[in-house]
Amino acid sequence: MNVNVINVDYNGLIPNNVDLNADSRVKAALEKWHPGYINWWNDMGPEGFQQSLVYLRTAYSVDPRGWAKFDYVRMPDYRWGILLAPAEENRKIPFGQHYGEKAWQEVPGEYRAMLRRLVVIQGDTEPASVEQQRHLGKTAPSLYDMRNLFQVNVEEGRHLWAMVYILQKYFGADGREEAEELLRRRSGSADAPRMLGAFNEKTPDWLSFFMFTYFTDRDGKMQLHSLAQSGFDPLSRTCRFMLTEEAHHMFVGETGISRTVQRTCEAMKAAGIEDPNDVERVRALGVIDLPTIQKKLNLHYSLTLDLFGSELSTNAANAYNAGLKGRFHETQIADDHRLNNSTYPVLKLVDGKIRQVDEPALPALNMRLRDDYTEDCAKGLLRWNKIIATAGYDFRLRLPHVAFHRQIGEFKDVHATSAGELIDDATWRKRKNEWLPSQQDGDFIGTLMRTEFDPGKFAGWIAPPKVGIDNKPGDFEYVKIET
Ligand code: BYC
Ligand code: FE
Ligand code: FE
Repeated sequence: MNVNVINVDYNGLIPNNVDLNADSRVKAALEKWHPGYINWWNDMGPEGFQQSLVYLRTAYSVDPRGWAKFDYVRMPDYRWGILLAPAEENRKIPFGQHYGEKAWQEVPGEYRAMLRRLVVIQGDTEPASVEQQRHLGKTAPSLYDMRNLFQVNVEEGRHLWAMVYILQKYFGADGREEAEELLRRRSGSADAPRMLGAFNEKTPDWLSFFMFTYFTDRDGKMQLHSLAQSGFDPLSRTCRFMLTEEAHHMFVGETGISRTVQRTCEAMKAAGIEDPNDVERVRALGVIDLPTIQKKLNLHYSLTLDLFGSELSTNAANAYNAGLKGRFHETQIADDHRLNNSTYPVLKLVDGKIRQVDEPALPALNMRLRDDYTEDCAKGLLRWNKIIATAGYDFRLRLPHVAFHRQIGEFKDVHATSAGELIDDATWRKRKNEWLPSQQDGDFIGTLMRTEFDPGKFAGWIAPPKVGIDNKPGDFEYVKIET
């Protein structure tokens, strides 16, 4: 009988619902890894606010109906733990050549290397994002936003723990080595960079942070959904719980962009500006003009598309066949869940033109997940555009074409406009600042990035949120600053 462990044991050094006390080898390995993690957090975690009391949520249970409690915590004292969603009894492998067989509780020997790679890549992104965001506390537009940043950061730290647990428990000596490497690589480092492109980019300002949490954390959502389908049950369970936390990260992004757009529209209206493309006049109001918001969106969306890998990928086909990584909502799809005889339409570059071509479905799985991702992105755009339309402006934010500004896959060797028209190198160099943030755009946003430490006050470029975190009132002191 499987015991569904719902509540988390907070008595030991490492909170968990995996009965770590009964597993002295893994417990010892994690306790040995712990000081290195704390050192990493102190070196690479949020800069300057480690002694402040932050109103954070901590998981006390894995029951989706109520799992978090809120309290003031100093970040280094946050209880990073190992939390697996409850086991599903008699779970079967939902796809691939082992479709319908009993889900694995141990690593299948033949797939060990492939599985380890997936877990390591997933694990690598989590601390990377913390590193990318570490300087942002200093320019937080409010204590509310600062708290949200730190909440995201501590949870990405926990996601690293989630993957390190899998490595330490199931991958022996190699797992321990990988766990050390995860603390050694650094975002943007020349000799030990993080593994995936977007995680070595900068997050220079708060608009980038909101774009990152909207677009890049959403890649996290898609990938975690795919891994939550895994035939390797411990990975499935850990990803399922990570997804509960992930929702807040994307909420931070979506509402952050909404509030930025709203403030810009309000300021334009108050000043009687009719043309949102009148960048100079809008910027003089101390708000971020809509065309610059579009450019930031173009940048973060295109960087994130690269995280899906190539449109056609044998890695993706192999991982699916093996039963390790499934599709978004795999169990809700009505087909054979093996895909040996089906096709999927893939956008490709054929004779210098962008064409849709039917390809075998298995190697096209990255493309499919990327399409699901694009569809998932659209919701935010509807909301943001509604704010603009309600304010009476004739301006629409759009997702750029998938051929725009790519470093991975079919379109990596060509240049395209944000509308997907192919252009030559010279045209790209001349026009790219129409679609991507320029140095000046960045500098301008930089001038707005000033901290607002008074409870209930907000920097001038962003509107206050509609509701507080944990239903707190508008002037709630989300962070008690202590530097
Ligand atoms: N940058 O067959 P290919 C998150 C490499 S985000 C650098 O085209 P594949 C989070 C690839 O590794 C979710 N290299 O692609 C968000 C391979 O190299 P090797 C993270 C790249 O393997 C915000 C070669 O190119 N989780 O959680 O099918 C905050 C050919 O690869 C890139 C995962 O990604 C790139 N962008 O797909 C915090 C899930 N793309 O092995 C957290 C696990 C490809 O030949 N990862 N390459 O040397 C995967 O499922 C797959 O590895 C990928 C790539 C989807 C990433
Ligand atoms: Fe994460
Ligand atoms: Fe996240």
